Amino acid sequence: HGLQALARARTASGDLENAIHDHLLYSIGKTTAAASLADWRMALSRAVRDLVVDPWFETTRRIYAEDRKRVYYLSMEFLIGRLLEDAVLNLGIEDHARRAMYRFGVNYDEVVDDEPDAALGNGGLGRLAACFLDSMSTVGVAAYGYGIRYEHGLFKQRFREGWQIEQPEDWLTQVHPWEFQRSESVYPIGFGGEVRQKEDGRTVWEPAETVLAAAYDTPVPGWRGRWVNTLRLWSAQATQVYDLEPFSRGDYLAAAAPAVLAETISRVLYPDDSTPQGKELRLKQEFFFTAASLRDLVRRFVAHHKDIRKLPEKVAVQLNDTHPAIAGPELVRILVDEHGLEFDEAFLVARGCLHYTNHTLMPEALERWPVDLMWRVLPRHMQLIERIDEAHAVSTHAANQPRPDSVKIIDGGNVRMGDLAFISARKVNGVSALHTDLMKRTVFRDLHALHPDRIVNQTNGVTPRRWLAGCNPALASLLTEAVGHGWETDLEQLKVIAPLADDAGFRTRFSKAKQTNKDLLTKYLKAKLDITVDPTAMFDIQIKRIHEYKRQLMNILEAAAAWNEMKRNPSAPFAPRVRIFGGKAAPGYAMAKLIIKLINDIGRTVNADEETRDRLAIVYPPNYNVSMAEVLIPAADLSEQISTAGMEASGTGNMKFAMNGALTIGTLDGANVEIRERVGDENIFIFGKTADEVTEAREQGYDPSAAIAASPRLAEVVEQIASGLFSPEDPERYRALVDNLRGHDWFMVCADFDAYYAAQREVDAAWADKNAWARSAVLNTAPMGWFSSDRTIRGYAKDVWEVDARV
Ligand code: DL6
Repeated sequence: HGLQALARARTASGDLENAIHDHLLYSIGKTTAAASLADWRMALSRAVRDLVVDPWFETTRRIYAEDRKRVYYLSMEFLIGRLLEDAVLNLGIEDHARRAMYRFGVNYDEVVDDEPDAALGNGGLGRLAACFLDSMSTVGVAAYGYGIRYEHGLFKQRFREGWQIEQPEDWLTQVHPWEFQRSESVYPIGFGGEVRQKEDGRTVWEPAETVLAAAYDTPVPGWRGRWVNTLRLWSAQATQVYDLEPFSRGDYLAAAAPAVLAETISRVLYPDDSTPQGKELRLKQEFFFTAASLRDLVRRFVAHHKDIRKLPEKVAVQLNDTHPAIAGPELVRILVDEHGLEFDEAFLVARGCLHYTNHTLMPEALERWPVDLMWRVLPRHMQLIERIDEAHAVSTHAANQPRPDSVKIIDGGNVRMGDLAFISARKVNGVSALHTDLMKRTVFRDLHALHPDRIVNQTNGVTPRRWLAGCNPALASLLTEAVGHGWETDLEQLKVIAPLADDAGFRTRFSKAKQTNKDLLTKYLKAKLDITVDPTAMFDIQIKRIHEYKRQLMNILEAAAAWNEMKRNPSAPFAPRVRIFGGKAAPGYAMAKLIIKLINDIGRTVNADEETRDRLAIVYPPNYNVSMAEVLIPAADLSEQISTAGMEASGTGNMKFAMNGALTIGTLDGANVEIRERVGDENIFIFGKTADEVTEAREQGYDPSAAIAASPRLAEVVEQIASGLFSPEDPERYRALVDNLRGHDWFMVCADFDAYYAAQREVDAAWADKNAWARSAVLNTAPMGWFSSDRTIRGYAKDVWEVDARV
């Protein structure tokens, strides 16, 4: 029935038109004459959502009928971006949607553009979760995404005199047309209180405070709507709307206080992806959504199955990083306290269901919670964490054998969530081959030795629907002409275009598609920021969170060094470039914010220079987000992936760029290694220290001042910054940054600088031969099948979850 509805809509855009009209009138309450752009968007979204509902129910019926094992993807972040365009693309009804809007005299592109991004994530981890949702629905994995329905997503970034200013994000001030509130799925979630031993031997946790977790469901249609999964986000609600006693006294603030406090839990996304603050609220958020999700999935299981010990046969829970790691003790608690299992058996059942993905090796990003905070907020869980730690010790070490700290969950007054997740999980995975290898050799070395089969690799991927078919129609239609439809769900098919790299006609058309996207970006920059750039120049783009390890600093230092050289030597063969930066810094990360200011300061100076204007422009559009990425990535010629080797777990932007025919300049880090293996050495610019060389240099007492002294170009730029050339109104502005570069430079900017400068000159030389560049661009797109998140999800389905992937 669902597919019939879809077929009807596809064949008769008149149906869609009627549905839009009816929604405008009866759901939104507006006439066509009075409707605003937002009203039209709501009406179109509702009409499109209607098309998803029948296939959604059909999917659910099939899952029950086949008694399929389900995947529950628990993630603090889902960076899903806009949903309308994506749904229209997946359903294959773009022509109809366009035509219908046209008949109403409304511009479809403006309607799509009116949707605020759902920015429920910080960066790579959250966007990966969104790509996985798309792929699980496309390859037919029965899945739920579980997360938090933040009222305010990632902050909006503005620049004031080049400094980052954060403003609250407010996507939910408008109705979110994609979600369904599920008032029947509400769970009380407790915090604090006491643990009591009952006379019958049972242990009971009596929380001091209770908050309600209320479910909101968004359907996630896969390709052509053949399979539709659910993203279930939890919103925090008070058990009592207001307190009547203070209200009667006229103390309205006190009356509202309990509700405000309870709702705070799902109020805001924590805007940091690298240093989890030891904040009680964050811990409560983590427990809140994890506990609600586990209760929900256990309820679903027991509704159709008798024996709770068989849970692992039907349930695979994926912990996206350590944020939901409390799932281990919470599932054990449910099994012991509510289902009467013995601890040992409960732990085995829980471990049979749980899997953990690690996304970073940076020690400061691995979560630790103070033991006293844990006792205060989650006393029963803390008891169970002690039990899990003890049981693990007993099973791996003889009584008198010392245990290294690295295999303890509780250590130095902290609960180490990485170790808890590892010990509670059946499988633990890294997100690129290099990262997984480093996990085994560094952070999890000792745990890996105890459990040598537990760590597996699942290299990340991205959905080719949003990141190629959707964002790059110009290239997508050329690819379809060359290989036929089908590549959207089987990206390996793009291999067929590799031989066409030697076909001049194909290369020209490939380059033309790129130019179309560059022209669009040029218009976008003009319209949104009033910046004029030369669309024939090389578009050199670095977009990602601002972090020292990602080395935006090295990029801007190199830009300044190139600028110096252009002025010294006006006839030097520098390729004309527009260097584009995009990304936000965590509000509390002072050095990252200073780097943003430096990029803007150097940009101001360089962009004002008439002598170099034809060769160098520096552009930093504020508030980089998913929808901006969809404009930038298709237009890129050069993709900057220049992290300190060993520090970027995988990267996923690197994959999106290569898929869209950009060449990469990068280090041998994360998935860059696997990109190089596929595109070949001659179609990528690799430079810099390897992960092992970085470790070795640090061990040998790396001295950045020696590196600066050995590089006149770097020394010149550092001196220019130190002397205030780029900040004449405040020459001391970059003192901390310069001191750090000269005296510490943990991220090896100085060590890699010369190699990076040299690699950039190779890029310049390559750009001069447009034919060869276009050939390389084709050879970047062609082998990207490996980086489709469909491949990744099939890997998880087979090696980790042991579930069917079948539509
Ligand atoms: O796995 C997704 C994504 C990787 O591609 C990035 O390399 C990695 O930095 C990111 N990790 C995080 C979490 N913590 N930190 N930092 O976002 O995950």
